[in-house]
Amino acid sequence: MSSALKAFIFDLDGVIVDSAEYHYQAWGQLARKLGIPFDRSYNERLKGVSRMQSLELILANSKDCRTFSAAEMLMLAEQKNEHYKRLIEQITPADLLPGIAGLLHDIMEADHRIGLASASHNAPVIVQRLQITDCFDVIVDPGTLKKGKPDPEIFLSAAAQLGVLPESCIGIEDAQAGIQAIQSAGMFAVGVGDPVSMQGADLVIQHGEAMKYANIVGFYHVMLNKTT
Ligand code: B16
Ligand code: MG
Repeated sequence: MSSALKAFIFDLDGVIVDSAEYHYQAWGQLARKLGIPFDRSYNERLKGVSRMQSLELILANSKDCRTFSAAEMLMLAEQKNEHYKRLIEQITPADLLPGIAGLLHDIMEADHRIGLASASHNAPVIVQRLQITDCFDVIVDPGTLKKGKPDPEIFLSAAAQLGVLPESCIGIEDAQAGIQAIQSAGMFAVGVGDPVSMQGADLVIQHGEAMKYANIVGFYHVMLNKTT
């Protein structure tokens, strides 16, 4: 890392809003219908992972050897997504996770750019419901990407669209796959949540008091000084 800080790139689910809970509920209903075991611990594996990959992981947990055609898989994913879309209709600005509104405000005050690197095709609707669309200079369209997290493509695409070097970015994630993606992109990786699931993060924080611009940038500069 050798560049001055230029941008923050955020994951959405689990960082900005707890839509991960709605993914869990929607996948849970589908898994119950199919008679497949599914609990919160198994759900951890789906965080940051694309819709179709998530479905594959759920079906892999099935106790019988039933197989599904590509068309059936698409239909199941669609059913889950329709349920998920109904659930996210209840999201309001009050659902911004603690510390996020202040952090976005302070990043804009500091004149840094802001990108969104979410694997979710529903991200634009969610940020609109949260009334924070204007905070983002770039929202990466996951439909344009070849690979999902932990591949760095989504974070590299965000940096390229923002016109900044990866090493001048701070990425914030709540999933192990996302931390790996940020690290592989050569960015400073902030993990939010349980340190056990944040292997390799440069900094692990929780929502609330620690989710402050001065705190995060302070650690970024410590790291910058160590490596220059
Ligand atoms: P969708 P993130 C990810 O969002 C979720 O963590 C993951 O659980 C979900 O499967 C994926 O988006 C795709 O979402 O079905 O809405 O397109 O964490 O990258 O913001
Ligand atoms: Mg996430």
